[in-house]
Amino acid sequence: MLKSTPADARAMREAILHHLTYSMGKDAAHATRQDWRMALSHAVRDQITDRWFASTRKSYEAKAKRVYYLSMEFLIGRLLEDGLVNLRMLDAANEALTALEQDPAAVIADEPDAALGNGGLGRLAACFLESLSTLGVPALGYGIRYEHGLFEQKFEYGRQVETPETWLQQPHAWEFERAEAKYRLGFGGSVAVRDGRSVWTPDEAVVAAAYDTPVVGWQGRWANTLRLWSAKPANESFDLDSFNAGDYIGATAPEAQARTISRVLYPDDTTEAGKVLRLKQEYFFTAASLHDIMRRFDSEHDDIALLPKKVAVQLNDTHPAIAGPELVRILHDEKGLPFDQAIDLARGVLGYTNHTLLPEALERWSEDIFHRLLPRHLQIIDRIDDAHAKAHPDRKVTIREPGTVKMGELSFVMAHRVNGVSALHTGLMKTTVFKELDRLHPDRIVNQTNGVTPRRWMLSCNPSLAELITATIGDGWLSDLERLTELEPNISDPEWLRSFTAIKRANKAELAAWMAAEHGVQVDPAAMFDVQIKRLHEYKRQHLNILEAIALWQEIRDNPDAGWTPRIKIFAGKAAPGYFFAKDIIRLINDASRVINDDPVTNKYLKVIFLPNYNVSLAERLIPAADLSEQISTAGKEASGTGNMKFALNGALTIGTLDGANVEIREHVGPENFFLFGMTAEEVEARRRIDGHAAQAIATDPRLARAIDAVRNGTFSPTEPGRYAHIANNIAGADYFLVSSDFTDYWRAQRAVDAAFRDQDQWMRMAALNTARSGWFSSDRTIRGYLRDVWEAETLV
Ligand code: C3B
Repeated sequence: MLKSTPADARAMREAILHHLTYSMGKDAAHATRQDWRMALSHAVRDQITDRWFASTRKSYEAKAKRVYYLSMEFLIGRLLEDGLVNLRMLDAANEALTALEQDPAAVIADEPDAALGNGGLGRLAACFLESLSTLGVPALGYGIRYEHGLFEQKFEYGRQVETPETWLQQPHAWEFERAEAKYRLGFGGSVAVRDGRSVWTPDEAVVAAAYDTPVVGWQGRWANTLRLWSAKPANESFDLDSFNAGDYIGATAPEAQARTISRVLYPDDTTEAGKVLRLKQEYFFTAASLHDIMRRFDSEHDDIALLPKKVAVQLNDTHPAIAGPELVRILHDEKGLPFDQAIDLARGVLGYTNHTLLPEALERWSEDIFHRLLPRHLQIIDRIDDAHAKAHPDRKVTIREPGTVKMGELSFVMAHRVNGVSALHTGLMKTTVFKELDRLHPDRIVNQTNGVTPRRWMLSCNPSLAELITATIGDGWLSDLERLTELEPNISDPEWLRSFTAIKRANKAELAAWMAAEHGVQVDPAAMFDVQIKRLHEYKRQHLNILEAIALWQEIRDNPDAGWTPRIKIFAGKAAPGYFFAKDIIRLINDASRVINDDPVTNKYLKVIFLPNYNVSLAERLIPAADLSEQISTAGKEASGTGNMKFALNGALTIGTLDGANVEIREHVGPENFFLFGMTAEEVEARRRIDGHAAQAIATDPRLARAIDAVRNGTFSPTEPGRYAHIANNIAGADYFLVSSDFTDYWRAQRAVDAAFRDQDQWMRMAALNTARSGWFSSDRTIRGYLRDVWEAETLV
């Protein structure tokens, strides 16, 4: 067992060999890469486990307030490298594996990404868990142990094809099954009143079984738990009679039925069955988590009034919004507290984070489905609504509307704090979707601008830059990221800037070599790497980006010798399987890339590449190699963005709109180090009211008109000329996301980017200033904000 100092490669080697033998049952001569990866993971896990126990003991001894982060999604990515980096054992592991004749990078890359999330919201939850551990906050993350995480994406003739993700089918070293932590949960049935109390008798039951993964913070000073729930059948559900009668498949049906709840992340919710399943998932993990939280509270305290002093539950978006009525149900129906007191206690415990103002993402449930699955909760929601109405007779807002339950309003009413995720977004919450509720509860809405963990998003993914920073200012920046400002005086030192430049260049060369080997595309690392990586969505405007690329291609063809700045446009991102317009944008980018990259006149200056299967690991590869970060959403639509922070931190310059956290990034790095374009959120609203806004924009910009024509006339789909006519018509017609109206200014800003990139010294100074001034965007700072303004909890290290 590894008990020596972390830096000790020999001890590491012994620990790996120990686990290879006793955990994997293999000798070195017959071990596969996967065996080596598992042996190393077990060796690291041993180290984490000791620290995990110590943290848990300390939390119990201190009877400290715990923070519970409830999230449908945790996009954690690979855990082995994270553990090695945070325990500062990466060098020892590299040395040990090399001595054992293994390729360390390949062993680490053997781990599948845990993709239990869709995008920003899930990745934020993962960064928060790491920061909670780094800061030593007693905390647990609660979510669902999906058997299948986010689908894998392939391209067939440029089209997105989805295949199931299977992370759990490969050995996984990080989780511990907790046979003792199981809760029986009900759905459906009826409610009766007995002795003045409502009693809910569900007619369907399922068991939630806990699986724990330790999350270790920086330098291993603290470790918290991510507890994920897996659905199991409530009864011994193997039907022996059916089996004996020869119905082997029917015999396992009850078990399969129960397990469906935790089978897959975000089932298709375009069908009725999908909707029922989604609400079941939400109640399943929320109720299991609350039972677990109450069990822990009851084991430590006997005064229920202490609940808000000892328990903080954060709702990551409305997905766990049922926590409000469920906690009221536990306190009122089960524990017998008066209804009003139950509401007050629940509200004291709950906080709600809103992550989007897009109407289609603000959950509303049909009363019918709700009534069928959670009849008692519907009654409780009505009482909460009535109580709110009584307290605010002049109110104009309700949780219930005929036929629907509004989860945003429910979360707002049941939380003592409601937060947005950037200054702009929080401001818009107050003037749009929650305007009326903000008037009634003026102190409830607070802002907590998102952040990212510098351990994963710098130290681990960009080790050379991390090393230069540490060599320059010491390693204090890793736990106090704002100390990056101490780099600033060095930026004027030509030698230091040369080192910074060489690192960016080496990261780009590494990415270029990988793209050549894995995807057969050749790119020159001296060209500008212009990167847009995020989910596909019309509001994120990947179509604005490709339209600009098409216009640029046309212009270079007209005038090839005009001294163009060579550029590689890199895209990556997945579209929801049922979001056909977004899938067509992917296909357009792929089709356009084929034509543009094959053009011998222009391909010295412009290439377009769409990398398949975007995930956390691909982000870790791309971000350190980026020169330009595309953050071009329609203003008012991107709540915050977090990729934008990772790019700035790693020395990419942003081209962006005044949207989400872009606004604060620009303030921090300085407007002269940021390429701003486009309308503000207010101008967007005004522009939409102008009839024919797109046609007007097109009439005044021949470049835009020509690029749209190329999309419309089949330039990129000669075998099917009409393939993209609907995209062209959308951009030239209703254009809700104002692609046409922002195009001219986007083009202008892109040409300013070209000019700036030609002066490499000046560009690199701007890039280094982005790194030096991005320290505020650490998730450690964000978590401190929640501790102060929302959770009122303390740190124990
Ligand atoms: C996202 C938002 O779209 C991003 O702007 C934001 O940075 C992150 O959340 C984190 O706050 N988001 C998401 O990924 N999924 C949702 N359902 C709603 C918002």
